[in-house]
Amino acid sequence: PFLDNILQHETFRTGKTTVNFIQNTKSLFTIKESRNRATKLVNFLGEVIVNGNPDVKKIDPNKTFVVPEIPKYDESGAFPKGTKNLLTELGPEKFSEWLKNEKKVHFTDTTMRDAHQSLLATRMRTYDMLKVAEGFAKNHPEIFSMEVWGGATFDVCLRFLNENPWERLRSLRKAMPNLLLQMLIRGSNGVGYTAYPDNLVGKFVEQSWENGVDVFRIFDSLNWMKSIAPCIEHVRTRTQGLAEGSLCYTGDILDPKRTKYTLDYYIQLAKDIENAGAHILGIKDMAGLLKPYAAYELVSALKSEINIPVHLHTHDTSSVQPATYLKAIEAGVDVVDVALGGLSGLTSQPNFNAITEMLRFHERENKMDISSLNNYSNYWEAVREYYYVFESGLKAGTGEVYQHEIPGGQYSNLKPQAQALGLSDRFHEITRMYGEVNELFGDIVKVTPSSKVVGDMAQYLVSNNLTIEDVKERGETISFPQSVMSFFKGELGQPVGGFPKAVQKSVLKDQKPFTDRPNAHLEPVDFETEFKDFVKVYKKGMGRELDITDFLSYKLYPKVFTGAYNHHLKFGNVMNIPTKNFFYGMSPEEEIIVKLDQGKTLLVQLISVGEPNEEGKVTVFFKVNGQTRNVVVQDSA
Ligand code: 3PY
Ligand code: ZN
Repeated sequence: PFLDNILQHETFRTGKTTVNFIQNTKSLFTIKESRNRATKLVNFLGEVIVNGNPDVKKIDPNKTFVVPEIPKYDESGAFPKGTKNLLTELGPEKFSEWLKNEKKVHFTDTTMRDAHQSLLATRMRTYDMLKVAEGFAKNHPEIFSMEVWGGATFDVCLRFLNENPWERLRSLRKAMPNLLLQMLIRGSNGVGYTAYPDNLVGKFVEQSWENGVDVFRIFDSLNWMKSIAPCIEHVRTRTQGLAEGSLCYTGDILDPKRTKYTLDYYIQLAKDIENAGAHILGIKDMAGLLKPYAAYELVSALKSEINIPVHLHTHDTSSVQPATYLKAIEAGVDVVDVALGGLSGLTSQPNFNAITEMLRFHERENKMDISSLNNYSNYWEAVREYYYVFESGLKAGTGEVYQHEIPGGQYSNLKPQAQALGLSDRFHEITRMYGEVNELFGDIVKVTPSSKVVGDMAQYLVSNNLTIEDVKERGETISFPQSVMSFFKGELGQPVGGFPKAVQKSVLKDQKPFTDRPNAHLEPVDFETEFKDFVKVYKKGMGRELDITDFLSYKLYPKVFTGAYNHHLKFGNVMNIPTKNFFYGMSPEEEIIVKLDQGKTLLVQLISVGEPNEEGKVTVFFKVNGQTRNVVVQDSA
């Protein structure tokens, strides 16, 4: 085909070729390139067929799947006007006023971010989202926002799915141009686990907006204003989007014995967030600890003490959180976070379908087409099966959450981590220890990354058969996990009420902690020079020029980015491989369609898988667009 390209080219046919003709005529290479892409793709499939996907630890040989049904929509019709159009029309300040004046309650759909982060260890692939994104945006333009990005999804996209998170964002933006897209950002920690230079977080915010984010839910894992405020400022100065400054809710404001996180504490924090320029106040109840009557008190107080709209987020780990929404709605909350039925409940958000029904005929009802929502719920229910290996295993709501206070997003990760440490049968010991470690650390706010610190410590103690007493009595002799040292050094900022001094001393030994912003100790990124160096190193094989968003991925996660980059060089873009085949390979005779970049599609059929030869090499026979293709894979078993 390459030769054909040359022979048929206008320049060649008319005899005007020069020595540099081939080199200078990019179009000659397109067929070669797409053949190249096809080769990489079948190499990937061959690899998964022979050795499995390295991210999948244990499969059920009897597992079967049903094909998820995509709800119908008007493919050629225009997108109905939604909140994104309104934001463009009004700008962030006026939009915020509009929202505050709305009588009906609004909904953020978290299905494509927090729901799968909290149920399926963040593994949901872009492929499954894009199947329904456009239809959903057309069928449900009344949604306030779609939470689709940030939190742990950025890291997981690159690390485990070998996808480009920015490509996910751009694709979803394109598919849902009428709705607000929302992300979760961890203040000065960006979408990472530690503080980054301010100008790096600023650039990240700017590029997130440029590539599609409208609503920035900003929090700090210790509720530290010095991490929240600069991020609100980035949104205000670098974007036309909405800054949703958020307080993380922990403890129980109704419990008179818990004097650290009181109603007054939250009101003051909310005022600080408003004064820092937030357009919306987020209440981020990451562990689902905000009980119904507490929600009524909190939301009522906030509605009278601050002037910006209030947006409530929770996790239904205990199963009582729909009641919390009911009371919050009675108290005037403006927006609540929900997930479509099939991916809702337990460590995820309350059930969208059920919450809309709960409000039917109520004065604050936001009318939704329930049968359409049910169709989408069914879609996700079927899709969820592809991810069965990532399920956390929690089967029913648990009252234990009020003791351990583990965030929903962490819960689904803690189990596999415990398994990896060989501690599966001691899981409840770990969750109990989690609560005790929290006490030891002074009852801190626990959400990424501070929750990881508590989780690491709990696992460390359990796996080494140590107790809290041991730490208190002979902490100087213990070498603590890295994240614990970093926390006590002040690298995540300052906790409410400061660090417990004795524990800090035994963790840090002779090291001196920071008492100011950790970012103050980080050199700003020199974008101009560093970007040039970056593109020199990572220069080829992507089928496109690397840009500033790749550079940002690299700066946030250098090793993880490099891993994903190398994977891309070897296997091409794997984002469009159907999920079942991505995780579990193909069975003989199975035929799949995979979209390549630039609109080309491949029809791939698995013919057969050979036996390993004496060197352990296996030949896998495919048919690709009708032509036979063999790939040889080293069997690593
Ligand atoms: C995250 O930071 O990823 C969270 O979802 C915290 O709740
Ligand atoms: Zn959450």
